[in-house]
Amino acid sequence: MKTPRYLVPYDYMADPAVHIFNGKLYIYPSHDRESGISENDNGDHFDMKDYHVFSMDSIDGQVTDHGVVLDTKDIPWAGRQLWDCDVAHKDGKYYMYFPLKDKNDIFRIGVAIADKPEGPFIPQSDPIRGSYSIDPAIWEEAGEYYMYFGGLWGGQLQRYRNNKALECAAFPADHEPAIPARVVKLSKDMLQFAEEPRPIIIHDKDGQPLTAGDNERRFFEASWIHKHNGKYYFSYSTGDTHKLCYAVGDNPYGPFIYQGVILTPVVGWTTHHAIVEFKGKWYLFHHDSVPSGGRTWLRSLKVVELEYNADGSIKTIEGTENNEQQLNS
Ligand code: FUB
Repeated sequence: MKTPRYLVPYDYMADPAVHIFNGKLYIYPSHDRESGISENDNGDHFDMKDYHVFSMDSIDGQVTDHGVVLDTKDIPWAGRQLWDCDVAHKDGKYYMYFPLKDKNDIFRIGVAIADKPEGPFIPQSDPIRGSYSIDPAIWEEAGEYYMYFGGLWGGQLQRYRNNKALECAAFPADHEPAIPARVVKLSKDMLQFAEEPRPIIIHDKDGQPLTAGDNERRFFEASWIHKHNGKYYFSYSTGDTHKLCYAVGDNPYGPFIYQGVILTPVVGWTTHHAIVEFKGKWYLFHHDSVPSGGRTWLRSLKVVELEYNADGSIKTIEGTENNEQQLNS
């Protein structure tokens, strides 16, 4: 599949997390909607209220919509804004991790549990203790589960240092190390953190940490992790420069060394993704705002094949930004 395919043409879905469960692809996206809230840097216009789950037997085949599997009205601690989620499987149960603002408008990460990958997911009564910010992505290895998370600006990561809330949000100076994503091992029952979250440090090829002013390369949001030929690929969005980039390391905690761009900017402010291998090929699930005519808060889910070069680097994929033909099609 060399041409990107829109997966859910009848609705707006974004921020895909994708896993293979029982031989099928399961997609866990955010469900965008028109709430009428004006666009701002705080992301208030991303006012999502529920999640659907989708599954596919083959990459070119039918996309099954399993309907609403979790709704904010059923989450006891809910304030607003159900953003990007992910799901992990352990011992016959499926655990959904979701960011949501609590009643004080602070993003926390919650857990909801299902017996099947397609849900429905039943939420816990409280968010994970000590959780903050957005965009959880789960990696499982040798029976241990790791959560990657964090996002700047509306994702509130600038309000924390060393896992403690600051009096006020604080951004480093341009020459200082960038605010890092976080990684944390989950408890055996999958419901809490088993340790203090740790920073994901991304170095350049000279061993220098990427700086806060390096907007073209530094982490902003949308963590994902996958493994290829024994190496860990940590990938993320650069936010205000709208790229998906990646860095490679030797273990789930890093450090990671910056490698390059996976996807150039798409139509729409945000960019977000999942990378999975399915039936011998690699795929990039992502979103853009082409079908909504460029409305950044109404995004559409896509998939395209992802390829590696012989040295393990990822071949850059062209996004849809400024592609008039796609916008008008
Ligand atoms: O969907 C809301 C936010 O937009 C996500 O959490 C970010 O990753 C960005 O895609």
